[in-house]
Amino acid sequence: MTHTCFPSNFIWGAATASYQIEGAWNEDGKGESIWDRFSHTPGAVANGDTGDVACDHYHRWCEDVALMKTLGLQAYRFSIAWPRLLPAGRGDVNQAGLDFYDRLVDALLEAGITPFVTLYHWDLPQALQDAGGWPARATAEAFVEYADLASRALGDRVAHWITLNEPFVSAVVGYLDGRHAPGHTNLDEMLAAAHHLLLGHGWAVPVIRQNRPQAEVGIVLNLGGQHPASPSPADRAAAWRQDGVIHRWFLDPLAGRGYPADVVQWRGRPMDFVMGGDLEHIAAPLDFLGVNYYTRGIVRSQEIPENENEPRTVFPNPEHTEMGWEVYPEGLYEILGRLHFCYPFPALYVTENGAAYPDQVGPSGEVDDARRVSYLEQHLVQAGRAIAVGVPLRGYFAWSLLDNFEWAHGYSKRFGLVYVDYRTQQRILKRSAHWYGRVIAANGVMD
Ligand code: GCO
Repeated sequence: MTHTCFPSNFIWGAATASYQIEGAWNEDGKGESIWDRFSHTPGAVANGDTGDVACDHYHRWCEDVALMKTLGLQAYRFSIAWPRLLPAGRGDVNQAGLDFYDRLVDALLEAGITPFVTLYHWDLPQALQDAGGWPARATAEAFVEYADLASRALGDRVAHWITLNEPFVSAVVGYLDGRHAPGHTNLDEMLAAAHHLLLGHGWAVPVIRQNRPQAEVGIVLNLGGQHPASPSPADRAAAWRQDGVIHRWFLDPLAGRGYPADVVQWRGRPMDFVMGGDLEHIAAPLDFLGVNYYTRGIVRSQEIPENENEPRTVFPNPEHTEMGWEVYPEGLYEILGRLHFCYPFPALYVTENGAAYPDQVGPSGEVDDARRVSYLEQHLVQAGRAIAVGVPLRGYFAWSLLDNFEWAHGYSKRFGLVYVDYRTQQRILKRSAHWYGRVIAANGVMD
């Protein structure tokens, strides 16, 4: 057994997102979001689940902060529901919404827990969607107003700000695949949405810094290596394209390199939504990049027939999570190394990492999620390896603090360190929560 130790200032946290936990979807003046609308659309979400109640965190935040304290969390990453602050997306401010986050931040600080605030984790005000959504440039302008409001209200106490969570998913899954709100399937909308998300981000960065000098400002991307299934030129080209679509389309403009020419050419669509100066704004210097890592992709070319391709040499590890995602911990080391050596971001955080398993409450009321413990442990060992080769990894956030609303899967997938009985709203610390508490206390893992 060896001990993977983390730097003494390493930050241990857990993450959630507003729509996934808060509930209270129409209380205290909150406006409708695209996820309210989408989840209320028959057939959109598994079992007809909605976030109407979710973990009822809006009413149980105090208990939830106490849970975090029990775990010894040093930081908590949560998101603000934009339509709670601005019910129509822009204009009139809902003071009750601001008060909720105000109390939450105060309670966290009181408990010695550093808040990491995500401004946008996918719950766009429906009014802005009705006016065109992210494919409309005006939505990026509205985002900056919202970022200004939130950072003015909380900036005296919140020093860590994340503009967007996974703009790839907002754009591609929301506007091209249609599996997420608003459920559209249009390539040109998707491309414009991705650009306006990045633009809103780039415009918001200096505004947040102005409201909170010395703030640490970053963005969170979903990242995970795309490996060719064989060394054939076709598979390598296909994997590089996937990498371009998922990673470089976002990383490159953020790093000041513009959109990747190979993907622009492959898409073959007009990019007339890019205005002069946009790319400079998108490249606003960041204090950190947040990495959400769950798995990798193994890419097989679809462009040549299987029997003309070279035999596969890369096979998935047999272990999968309940999402069907391969457990591939080395991928965390790979992506962190790549980001450090190939991109200029001064610091990195793992802003999400975790796994869904079919947890059950045992006869004596315990939840023995040994597989989640193993998943998390293996990934932490890889995070430790990355630090050992010089990656400036500053912290790690487990996804998620609580079982919650897993988007189109509804409540069928449990990612939490803490089990939630959705009937009674009882919270039960899983074995992984107790284990994580010990990791935090020891500032490392035994492997
Ligand atoms: C994401 C989101 C989270 C998910 C989690 C598990 O990465 O998709 O940030 O909201 O719940 O990743 O899929």
